Amino acid sequence: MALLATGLGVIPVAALGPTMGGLPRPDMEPVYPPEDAGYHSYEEMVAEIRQVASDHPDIVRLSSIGETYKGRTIHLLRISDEPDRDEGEPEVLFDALHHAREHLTPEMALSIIHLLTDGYGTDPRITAIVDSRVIWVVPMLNPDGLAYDLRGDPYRGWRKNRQPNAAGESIGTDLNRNYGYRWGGTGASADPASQVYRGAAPWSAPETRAMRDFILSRRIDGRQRIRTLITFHTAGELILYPYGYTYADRPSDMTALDERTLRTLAETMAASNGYVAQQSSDLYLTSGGKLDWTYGRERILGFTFELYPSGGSGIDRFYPPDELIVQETQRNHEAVLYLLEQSDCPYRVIGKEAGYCGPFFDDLEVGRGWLVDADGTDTATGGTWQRGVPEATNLSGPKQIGAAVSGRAAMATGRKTLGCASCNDVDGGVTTVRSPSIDLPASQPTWLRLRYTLAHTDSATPEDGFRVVIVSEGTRTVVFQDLATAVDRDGKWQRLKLDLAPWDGRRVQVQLEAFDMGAPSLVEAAVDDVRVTLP
Ligand code: 0X9
Ligand code: ZN
Ligand code: CA
Repeated sequence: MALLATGLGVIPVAALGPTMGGLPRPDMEPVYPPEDAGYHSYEEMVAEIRQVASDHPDIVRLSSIGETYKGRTIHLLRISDEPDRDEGEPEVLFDALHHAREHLTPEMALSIIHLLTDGYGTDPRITAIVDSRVIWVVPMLNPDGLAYDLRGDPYRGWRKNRQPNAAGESIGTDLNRNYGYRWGGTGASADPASQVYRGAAPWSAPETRAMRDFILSRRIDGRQRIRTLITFHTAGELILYPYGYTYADRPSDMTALDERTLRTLAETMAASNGYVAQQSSDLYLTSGGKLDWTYGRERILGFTFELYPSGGSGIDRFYPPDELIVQETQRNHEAVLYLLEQSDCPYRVIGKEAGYCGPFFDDLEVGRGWLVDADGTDTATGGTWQRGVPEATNLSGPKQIGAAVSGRAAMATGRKTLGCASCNDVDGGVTTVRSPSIDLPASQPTWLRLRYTLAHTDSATPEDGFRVVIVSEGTRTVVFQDLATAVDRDGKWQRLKLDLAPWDGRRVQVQLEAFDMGAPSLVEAAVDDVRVTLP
């Protein structure tokens, strides 16, 4: 138990009231004033989630993602039918209180926790959701800021965390400008006195580091389990989707498929709660925001909800009377349940379930666990497979194509030019790259679909080319081969559809191989949009 030195001797903190002998007790957790007693202070929130965890041990686990600057625990709830077992289910994250004064947001998180736990076993819709998803809730990311806000009269309008900056400078970092995706761009401030101070460096705040490390811990076998998220803020009655860093609707770091899906999900949710759906930057530009990192790096389809009210100005708009908590949190229940339901296959909402929600889909925009030279037997001396943005080369026509099929990235042999068209092509043997494991259903036939390009100069021979191999239970089967001939062939994206029937019910890996055997020639290959689809 924490001890507090006072003129009266050493007293256990928990034994003290909010004030003692009329003196303010700065080390005490402040509470809301009586007229706002419906809101939860940090300690009241902790007591409440502990109660929920002990009332519902069959579906709730309480843990933490780390500590705040001042050492407060940042709590985490996991809600799922098998609370201690990893079933590989789609995961959804809800978080609240990046900004201290946004008092309605932890109430929203608590409201979701109650909705899902109280409804489990009685409401069939909620039971189905909890049985088939893993739901994570971080109800208060910034309790240090909240405690400071609550020490005002009645509140201080505080937004940032409580981490000191350099001597003589203002305290606090805007946690929603401290994430490490395009940190430091327009839409944040380098001035520690600013309300939107970005911090000294990306991830300089312990709170954003804790959030980052938790989200990264949900990458299992290289693949991010969290599919969707909502980060709750106030105010404006808006549903925002990425990106915040640019006004472009679909910059190259967003695929067309994801843009349509984000917009459709946001519009459908907005239709249920009367909010306005828009791209984050339509509100204003932000850099270092949570949504940009979670989509840009992890490809989580995320939304910022700006809760009640829509209008108003001044700091009062962050402090609605507690009588409105129930109404303004329940207002979002349908949107929350809808997002949870769509999270196994978000592409369903744009009619793309069959093509993109099969056993496997990788647009190759971010690293998802492919392994170069998995067996350690590759012989290529240059131009090995690399995932990323391919650089265009030209030698009597385009050889490595600079444009990916989806987004901006693909898997390419020698992704960089290194100065000339023949400087970084496949040389000296074979280069291989292997996908993570894919479980094929036993009952339905599946197809492997991908886009590829193979380019070479007229010095090529049939000892050069591109192959697709299925690796399963230690055996290698070539399912496609495109061998070179002694002609000049330019790079061009081609479709491939291969029958995986022989592997029904099996666990497989897809291996891409490019090779330049015998006499050296210019050989370039690339692959994008690898999918295993159901009929
Ligand atoms: O500015 C913010 O951080 C959010 N609005 S608030 O009034 N609650 O401060 C909006 C952020 C949305 N943008 C991204 N997360 N990219
Ligand atoms: Zn906010
Ligand atoms: Ca791509």
